[in-house]
Amino acid sequence: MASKILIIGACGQIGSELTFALRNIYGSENVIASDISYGNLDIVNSGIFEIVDAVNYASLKTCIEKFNIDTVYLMAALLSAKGEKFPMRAWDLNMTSLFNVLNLARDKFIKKVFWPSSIAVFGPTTPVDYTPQYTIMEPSTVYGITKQVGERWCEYYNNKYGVDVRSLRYPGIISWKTMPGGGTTDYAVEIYHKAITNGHYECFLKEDTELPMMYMDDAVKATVDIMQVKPEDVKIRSSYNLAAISFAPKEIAKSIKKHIPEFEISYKPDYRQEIASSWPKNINDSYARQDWKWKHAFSLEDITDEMLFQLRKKFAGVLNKSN
Ligand code: VAH
Repeated sequence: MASKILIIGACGQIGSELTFALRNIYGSENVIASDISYGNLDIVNSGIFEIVDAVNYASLKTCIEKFNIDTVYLMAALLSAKGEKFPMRAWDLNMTSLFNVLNLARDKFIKKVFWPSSIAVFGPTTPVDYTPQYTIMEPSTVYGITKQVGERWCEYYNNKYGVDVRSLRYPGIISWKTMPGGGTTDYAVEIYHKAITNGHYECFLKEDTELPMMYMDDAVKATVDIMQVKPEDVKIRSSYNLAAISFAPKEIAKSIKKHIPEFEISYKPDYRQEIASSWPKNINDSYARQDWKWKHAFSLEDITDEMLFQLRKKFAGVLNKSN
């Protein structure tokens, strides 16, 4: 029987693209998209969509039973920058939603769970170069704390109750379909929008702030891949390090200037610089490559090509009017 999938946070940056990918793989009739509001009309109008409040156990359980869901992708969270502005809201959303889903799995209402962690689990005392899977983790952001604690609970529920929960430590993710939403790595999305619309970008990080990054298509592939792996091959039940590329703002600006020579960047670091400075420069994801053959596809040049091509198409109407 086909899997019945629920995506929580389907209107968000990763959730929206994961929804389209899972519909293509498993059939639209088997993928229920949900969110707290009708935040993305492309998602709401292109398949089954439900309003679900992930911090409300009853709301979640009602949806699970209504559609006979067996697999949940929990993509709702408050990200790093927003989490520093609303710490208790971040703790409540990120943790209560996870406990609700893990308890539904413990109590056999669902069979399989995907939960995203992040390189934000690492902190200022973590080795910054080629950061290993097992190392010092003293996250200095609320978001990072929720991801570190969340990983511990995922592993506990797997060991104690046999819950089949799988997780990836996503790097910064770059995509063109949705606007950035409260992340520190979102400068790497905003810069492409600004390069297209006004030719200049004021970056909120220092020019040499190197961070692990990944194109959305790679992130979606890794998510689909780890959920299709046989349970016995998922050797890490906290969360897998996941890597693709790493770059600093000056490098992405250089990549854009190859296409738009007149593009200019300036730097005005803000509170997000301290967050970024607490994270690794690049990640060792050898366990993911060894356990379930992970391999990324997109280089920085590939990302720049694709982002500029897609955003030029997306903004064509607007750009023609203003030119
Ligand atoms: C953020 N995009 O910036 C997220 C991500 C590694 C960073 O978790 O908060």
